[in-house]
Amino acid sequence: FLSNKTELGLVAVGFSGGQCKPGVDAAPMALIESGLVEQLKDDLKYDVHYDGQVHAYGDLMPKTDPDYRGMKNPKAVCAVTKQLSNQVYEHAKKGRFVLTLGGDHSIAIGTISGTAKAMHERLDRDMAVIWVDAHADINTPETSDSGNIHGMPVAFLTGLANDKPDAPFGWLNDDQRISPKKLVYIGLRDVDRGEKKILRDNGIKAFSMHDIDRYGIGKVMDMALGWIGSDTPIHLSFDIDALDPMWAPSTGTAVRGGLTLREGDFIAECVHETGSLVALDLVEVNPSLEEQGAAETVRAGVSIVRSSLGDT
Ligand code: B3U
Ligand code: MN
Ligand code: MN
Repeated sequence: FLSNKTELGLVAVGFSGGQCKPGVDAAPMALIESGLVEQLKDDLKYDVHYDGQVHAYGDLMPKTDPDYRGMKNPKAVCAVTKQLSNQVYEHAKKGRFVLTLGGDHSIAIGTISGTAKAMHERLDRDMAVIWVDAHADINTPETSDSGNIHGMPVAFLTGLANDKPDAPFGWLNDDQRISPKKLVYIGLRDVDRGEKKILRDNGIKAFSMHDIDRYGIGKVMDMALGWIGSDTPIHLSFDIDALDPMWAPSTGTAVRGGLTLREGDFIAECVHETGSLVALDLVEVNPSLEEQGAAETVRAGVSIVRSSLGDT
């Protein structure tokens, strides 16, 4: 699905408005300063298209941003994701792999809508999404207790929280959405009651930590990729909090009992091996939260990116 397997578009997104803790906006710089771009070029031989900046979208920030349907920072998240969607789309329509470094997980509204549109246009095909996360991020504004939009991106992307055209995310068109049937979760262990009902009612495929304990990560990946089927472009959205806090402590909502770093890398390797991976998001690394664990968390993030891009 990539017209040139060595071309990579990199988008660095320094945005934290989908949740309340500052610092997650510093992740792209921390990842880049640890040598990620050089590794992609020199070790993994990608032609990297990068505009050299971490986007903070300061010019898009509204003067006032009152809650809307309980959502916090609705205008800011809306404006940033809309812009990001175009940035990702521009890379994807040229057949490049798109790597987006977040930022909190609300940015996936931008990244996935961008690749979904490009895949619909270039291939006339629905795209699949593998969402690796401790959380399902599928709250609607109405089911969310926190009002944090990073807990809602999947609801908007699947159309389950369809918005009115004049409201935030009303800009999302059908060709920018994904089917709930083409969505697979891995790593879940902190899912809200309302989210469980949404998953059940819509027949969404989800592999929790319980499933990983029961079957092992190898079998889970066989089942996950089997569900998607071959010949389907895949967007991997990787929340670093899917990893156990032992490997990734520096994240906004760490939950114990998660994936080992090796399991995370294995997921990324398996998805890479399909040859169908068209985009990766790495989100929720927050280098400011843990003095001790920040470097460790950044290293884990770099490892996931490398594994997704063919490093073995
Ligand atoms: N489900 C909760 C908690 C949460 C979601 N994503 C993260 N935390 N990182 C919520 O706020 O919607
Ligand atoms: Mn998430
Ligand atoms: Mn999460």
